[in-house]
Amino acid sequence: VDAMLRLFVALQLPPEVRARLIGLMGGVNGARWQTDDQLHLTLRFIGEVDEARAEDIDSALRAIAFAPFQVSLQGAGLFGDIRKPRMLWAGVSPEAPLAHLAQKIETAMVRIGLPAEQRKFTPHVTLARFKGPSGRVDRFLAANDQLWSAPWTVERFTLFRSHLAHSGAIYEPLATYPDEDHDDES
Ligand code: 2AM
Repeated sequence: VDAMLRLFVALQLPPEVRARLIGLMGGVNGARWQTDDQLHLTLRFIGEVDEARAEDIDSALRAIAFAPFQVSLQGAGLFGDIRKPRMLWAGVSPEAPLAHLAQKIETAMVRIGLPAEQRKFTPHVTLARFKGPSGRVDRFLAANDQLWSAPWTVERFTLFRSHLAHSGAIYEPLATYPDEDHDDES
C-alpha cells in the first residue's frame, strides 16, 4: 500500500518573530493557540499525495528561484465570524512579494499535474483555532490591530508534512528551498 503524505509549502519564521507571536497569545476563551513548532505562513496547501507525487513536488520546488525579499508582521485578523470565529491570525506585509512567490509555487504545482488552488491567497500566520464558542475575540483584535515587527528577510521556503494528531497537527519540515547544498552546481 502506498503511504500518503499530507503536504504543504510554507515559510518558517525567525525565532524572534515566533517569540513575538507567542507573546500575544492568551486571553481569548475557546482559543486553541498554536505552539512555537506550529507557527508558519502557508504559501501553498497541497494535501494528500503518494510518494511518487511527493518526489515530483520536491523536484519542482527545487527548480524555483526567487529574489530574497523583506516582510514584517502587520496587524491581526479573523477568519470566520466575530461570534463564531474559526481562526485568529497575524498579518504579514507587504503582500506582493509573498503572492509572487506563492504564484511561482502554484505554477510549478499545476505544471506537474496538481489541481489548481481555487482559494485566493491571503498571507497569514495562524495563531489560534476554535472548535466551540469563544469570547473576547474583538478585544484581541483591537489590542493587536497595530501589531508590527521589524522586517526579516525571506530567502527560503519549506515543504512540510502534516501529521494529524489528537493533540493538534504536527508539522514536519521535509526540505527547504533553494537547497543550500545546491546553490552552485557548476
Ligand atoms: P490555516 O493555517 O489557514 O488553516 C497545514 O494544514 C497548513 O495548510 C495550515 O497553515 C493551513 O492553513 C493550511 N491549509 C489546510 N487546509 C487548507 C486548504 N484546504 N486550503 C488552503 N490551506 C490549507
